[in-house]
Parts: sequence; structure tokens; C-alpha cells
Amino acid sequence: MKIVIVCYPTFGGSGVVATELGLYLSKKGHEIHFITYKQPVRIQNLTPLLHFHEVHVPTYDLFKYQPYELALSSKIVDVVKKFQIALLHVHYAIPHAYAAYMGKKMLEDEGIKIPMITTLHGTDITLVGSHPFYKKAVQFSINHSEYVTAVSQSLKEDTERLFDITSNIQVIPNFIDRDKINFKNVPCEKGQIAPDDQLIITHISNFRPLKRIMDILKTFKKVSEKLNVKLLMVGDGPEKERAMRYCRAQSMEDSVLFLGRSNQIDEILCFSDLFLLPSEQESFGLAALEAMVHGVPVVCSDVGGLPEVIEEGVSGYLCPLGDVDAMANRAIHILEDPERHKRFKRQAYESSKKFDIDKVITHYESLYQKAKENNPT
Ligand code: GMT
Repeated sequence: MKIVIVCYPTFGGSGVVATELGLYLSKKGHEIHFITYKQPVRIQNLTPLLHFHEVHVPTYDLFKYQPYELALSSKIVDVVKKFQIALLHVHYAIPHAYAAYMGKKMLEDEGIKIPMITTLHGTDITLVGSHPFYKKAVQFSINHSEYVTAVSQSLKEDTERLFDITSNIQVIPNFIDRDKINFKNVPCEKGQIAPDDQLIITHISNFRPLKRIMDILKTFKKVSEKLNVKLLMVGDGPEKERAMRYCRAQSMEDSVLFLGRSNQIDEILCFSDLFLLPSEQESFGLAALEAMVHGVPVVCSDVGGLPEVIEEGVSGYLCPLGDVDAMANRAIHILEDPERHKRFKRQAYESSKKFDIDKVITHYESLYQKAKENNPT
């Protein structure tokens, strides 16, 4: 099937999910056309089944805000017509669902009917989308998508609670392509980071306030009073400076390493012993799933979709939001006994299998099929 995927091209979770989905579908013989403002970071080679169409937004001085949605909807119209696209799949409601709806309407004017699937990812609903400035437009575009999916049951419920939703939302969870991780060839060189007897705790995120970066440092500090541990902080974002200041003030600079944005996530997770994710909100927690695939147990907050990903006492622990004592105690419990740690590592890995890409993608493919059959043109 010929499918347009609209997404963000960056490191963020929604962009990663959309890109991996497109890559996998193209390997299965679908013709995928990505439309976004930059080539998605995870796409290296374009092929006859994998296309990228860049949205250009020329700067015009009169505009304080450049009209990306306009350029995006025009690009959607051009690509659909030129490549006889059968379906639009947009990831992240803002502004993609809105722009795609406009594209659809323009195409209808030319006698072309095309179904649209919107996948909701989290902050497009819980943080940004429900803001009164955007709410009406987001609600409108969700309700005018033929099909809507959410990455967790929790996000579906949040969407139904925050908006007046008239469409049925199908839950299709995020996934992981285990085959893409070359476990044998990933150099697991902990030696460069820490001595053998030191345990590694890792956090990966965009360091936005909702990730509660200070909870990570406070939890780690408590764990370090009991165990020989090092903390790896991977990523970049607004809370990083504050976090670094805290580490200086607490003389934690030797035990907390800020690694910045990294393309070597598999390499880092390979020697990690525990993953911390104390977020205020997390529709799914793709970073936690990536950790689990590497056999890294997760200690996280009991919010959003995290309980759908982390099995309490099996792949890790879910703690009350903001309770750094509970998180530290759970982390110590997992790490202090090598046999128990090994068991958690094995269970985290096993538990991640539920989200294998081939199991999840069939749900998207069935939806595509249904959309195609129900589209009269
Ligand atoms: O919060 C992030 O890390 C980025 C954000 C995004 O918009 O890409 O992630 C959201 O989508 C991911 C992919 O579906 C989910 O795994 C994240 O849980 C979700 N983030 C939040 O809900 C805060």
C-alpha cells in the first residue's frame, strides 16, 4: 500500500515510533512517503519504497510566525496526487492532524478521497493539546480523522476525559524492533565509564520539566549512600543546567555524568544496571521499553501508560509520583543482591517481548486494510 507518514523528524519518541514504523512497513513491501521538515534522524538510505519529502517554509518578514501548517498541507496534496497515495497516517496531533485534514479537504475538491489515521502520542494531548489555546483545533482534527489510535490505554482515557471525542480510539502500543539491535556487535565497554564493581544507573530523556530530573538526582544520591553506583544522564533539555548546578553543589560531579544527546543508546544501555524514569506524565515510556530490551530493570513513577509497560515486581517497580525515598528503596532492593538483580534483568528482557514490532505492526496493517476497504475511491 502507498502510505504517507507525517511526523516530527527529531529524537523525540513520537518521531522515533513513526520512523521505525515506516522503515518496517517499507521492508514488508509497502511504499512509504515521509513528509516532514527534515530527513528523520533514523533514516539513512532512501529506496524506491522509502521516500522523504521535505516541507519548506520560506521566511517572510511580515510573519511573526511562519505558517508551517499551510506548507505541510500543500505538500500533502502534492505528494498524494503525484504518487497516488492510498492513506495518510499522521503522528502527533499538533499540528499534523490539523494540516492533514486541510490537505484531505483540498484533495476532496479535486475528487480525491483519502482516509486519515491520527496516532496520539502523549504530550499532544496531555500537555499541549488540551491547552485552551489549542484545544478546539485539536479536538476538531481528532474527530475528523477517520481512525484514531493512542499508544496506551491510559492515553486513550486521558483523551476521552480532556476532549469531547466522537470517534472510537483504538489502542496500539509502541513497539521495538529487536532485530535492529545487534546485541552481539554492540561493544559493551563499561570500562570507559566506570570500574567493574560499580553499578550503572541510567536516565535518558529530553530533560523537560515533566521528566522530574531533580527526582532522579535525589533518588540517586540516596542509592549512592548504600551502594557503589554511577549515574549516566543522557539527553539534553531545559532542566540540564539546574541538574548540573545541583550536582556541583552536592559534590556529585564524579558520580554523575552528563553525556548529552547520544546516538549510542544501545551501547549505553548494554552496560546499564537500572533505568530511572520518575516522570510526571508518560503516555507510554518508550525509553523504558528500550532499556528493558537490553535487560535493564526500570524504576519509575506510577503514572500514565507506565503501568502498561513495566510489570510491578517483574521488570521493575512503579512508585508514587515524587516519592524519591520509595524509588531509592526499590532501586537498592533490585541492585543490592546480585542474584535478584540478575532475575530482574532477565524478567525485564522477557517482558519487553510483548512489544515486539512484528506483533504490534499487524494492528496497524489491519487498520490500513480496513481504511482502504472502507474508502470508496
Ligand atoms: O516526552 C517525550 O519524551 C517526548 C514525547 C514525544 O512527543 O515524542 O514522547 C511521547 O511519545 C512517546 C512515543 O509514543 C511516548 O513513549 C512518551 O511516553 C510520550 N511522552 C509523554 O507522554 C510525556
